[in-house]
Amino acid sequence: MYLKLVASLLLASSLFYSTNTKAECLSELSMPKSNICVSLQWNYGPFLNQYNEATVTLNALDAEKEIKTEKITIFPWMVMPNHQHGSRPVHIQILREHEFKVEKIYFMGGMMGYWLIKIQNLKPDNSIIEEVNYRVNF
Ligand SMILES: [Cu+2]
Repeated sequence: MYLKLVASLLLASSLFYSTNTKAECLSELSMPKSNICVSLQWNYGPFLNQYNEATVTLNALDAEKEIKTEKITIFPWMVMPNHQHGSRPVHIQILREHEFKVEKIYFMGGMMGYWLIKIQNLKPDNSIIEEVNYRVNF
């Protein structure tokens, strides 16, 4: 049981690191204009009808170039058949450059739709330079 857990943790961490290299960044989590590959790790959750917590890290798609960020915003977003909507406000703490702890991520349950975490790189006037949609699987 213990060994099995260790093995799966090792596998999970090697998968996590493999997303940091240019060739292996998932296309849905990459922002090519900004040279960003997004990694999201759940610290708690994801669960419906509860507050969840994640750490979001921005890595360089091309390690030889700088990440180009203006303003980063991260929030839950639900896509339903006829409309889309957000949730309660999250709390974002900057852990270090390009690393964010996102607390109070709330996913309302019982709706016909799916939840995303949107990570956006914004201009100072809040227009979107690029965004990625992380699909939440419960
Ligand atoms: Cu909904």
